[in-house]
Amino acid sequence: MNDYFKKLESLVDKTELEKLEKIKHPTVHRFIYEAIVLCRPKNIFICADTPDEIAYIKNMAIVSGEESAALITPGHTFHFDGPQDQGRDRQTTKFLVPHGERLNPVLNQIEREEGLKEIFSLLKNSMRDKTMIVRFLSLGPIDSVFSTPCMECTDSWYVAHSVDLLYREGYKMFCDMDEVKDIFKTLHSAGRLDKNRVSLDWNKKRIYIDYLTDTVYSVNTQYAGNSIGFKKLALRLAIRKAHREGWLAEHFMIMGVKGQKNRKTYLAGAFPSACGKTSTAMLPGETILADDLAYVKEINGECRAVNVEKGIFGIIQDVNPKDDPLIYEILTSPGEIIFSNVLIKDGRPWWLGMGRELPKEGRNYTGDWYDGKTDEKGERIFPSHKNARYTVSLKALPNCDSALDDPQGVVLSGIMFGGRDYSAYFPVQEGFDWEHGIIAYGVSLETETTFALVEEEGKYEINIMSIQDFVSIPLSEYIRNYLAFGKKLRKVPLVFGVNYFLRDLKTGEYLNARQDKHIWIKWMELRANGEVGARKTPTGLIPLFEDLRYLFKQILDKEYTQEDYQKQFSLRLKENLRKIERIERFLQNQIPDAPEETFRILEEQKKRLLQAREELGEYITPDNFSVV
Ligand code: SPV
Ligand code: MN
Repeated sequence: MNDYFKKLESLVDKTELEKLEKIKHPTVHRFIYEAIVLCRPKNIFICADTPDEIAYIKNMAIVSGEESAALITPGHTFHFDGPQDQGRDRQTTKFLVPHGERLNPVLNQIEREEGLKEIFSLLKNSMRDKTMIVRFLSLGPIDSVFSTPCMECTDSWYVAHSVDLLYREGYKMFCDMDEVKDIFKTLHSAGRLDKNRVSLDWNKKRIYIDYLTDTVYSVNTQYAGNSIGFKKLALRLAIRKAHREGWLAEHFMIMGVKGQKNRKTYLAGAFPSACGKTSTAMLPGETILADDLAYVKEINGECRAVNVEKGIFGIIQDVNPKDDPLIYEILTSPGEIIFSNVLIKDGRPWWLGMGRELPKEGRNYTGDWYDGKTDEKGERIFPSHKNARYTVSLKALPNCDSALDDPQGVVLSGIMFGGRDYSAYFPVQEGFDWEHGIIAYGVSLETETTFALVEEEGKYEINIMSIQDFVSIPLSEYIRNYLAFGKKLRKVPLVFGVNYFLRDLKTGEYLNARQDKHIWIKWMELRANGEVGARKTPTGLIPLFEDLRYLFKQILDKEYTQEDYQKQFSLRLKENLRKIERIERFLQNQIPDAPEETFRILEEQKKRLLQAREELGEYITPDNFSVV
């Protein structure tokens, strides 16, 4: 055995040590040894994924007070994060950058040695009166080219429990692993806790990502997006690995869409938050394979993808029987669910937008809550936080896709990119080819923050592929890798741009109902199988009226009229030209070294738009575009 294992012999109890002995990887022993020496836990618990150990973790989450089972519905527990710890934290999340290197200026970064010194001083002795739990997991299905081993040392039973719902168990994989693979590692401590078992030193919250060693350090925080290393934190590491190895690590949902004769077509989608990602993946009658993160690889010329995770850490606000019947049903039925930062009253969880009147008092993340309670700034505290969440295993959902754990992944036939665009892009359109789609819809993904009839500057946020915050390599390299990936494929997925938020230019009304997204999804399914035609516009291929009329009737039992079609699928020249200008300006400022194709494709689109304006005017109805 290696030197680190020998050093562990004097620090770890025999029963726990035996579990570590089965793992041959010195990196694992070293990581645990260094975590112990730094954090000085009172006890060490190694989870080898036996049912008894998993049950013990769940029980300890309650015994420790981090979760409570005081809810009427069996299997339900709740957890609170502190008032200053209710979401991902851009300010305190930083890359550790070796001396002489620089990442994109938009990314928070700190010189590596300095950062390590700081975070080590915060982690020092942080587990003195606690147990350090060690969990081994797999990102992606087990026994697959996608499997990525990962491990976390944490002093939070809530974290150890949450990962059980969200990631595949990996102890056996670690034992079987002989080759030296990249392992993503997280060391987390919630730090000192107050009487409500909430991190006390939130003002010393730090989340540092060391890409040199594939390690995440997180301290004085409990919010799962900060404390579980495998959401957006490991995504940052995975993006670097994917770039080195020529695949894609993405902020994607994946869904199975039903077609003719029980055919199933898989589509992936990237949307910035609050642009319809989960509600698309959860459309009734279809299946969900992933809701947040995907790894995508070329295998034998096919574009294959897996869910990095196996559960959902989802936003609970506005989940109600009308808009999200499937999730609502799950959240109100017996089964293992962790609610976080909701209101608790009468043994039940309550949240904003649940479709019922909320109690006037109860317990929430601020302690005892009553209607009218304000914070120290005098601002009203809502009964549940807007980022309140539920954690649930995908397998608990009746619409969970059967290929969730398929080691081969699923073949992606289409990828969609969707932002909040009130004025320019069509509700749905298809790129002319991979490059065009990736640049015109993915790189150009914009979200508007307020609706302005008169366009104002500063209301748009560009969020490339909805992943910009996490791109840990130069953005130009990220785009280059995407374009090159398409070239490797024999069967290239279609690329779609969707926009659920198009508004009438005069009245400001939305031109589509929430349910209409189902039609666009079904149209993509038909396109991917070569069953319907399209009209060619300067920005992409759009549906034919007859096909939409048929789909609206068949899927939603709605009469779709020529007038609807004209409103939704007329090309708006001024708005589209402005959009390109904004994107080009952004690229010139932020990514001047973007691949040459990026600028070329946008220039070509601009030329097509200008020519169309010359020939047909400012507002062009769809019948002017030829059928292809
Ligand atoms: C998101 O905010 O995009 C999430 C939740 O999926 S978090 O884990 O916080 O990233
Ligand atoms: Mn997400």
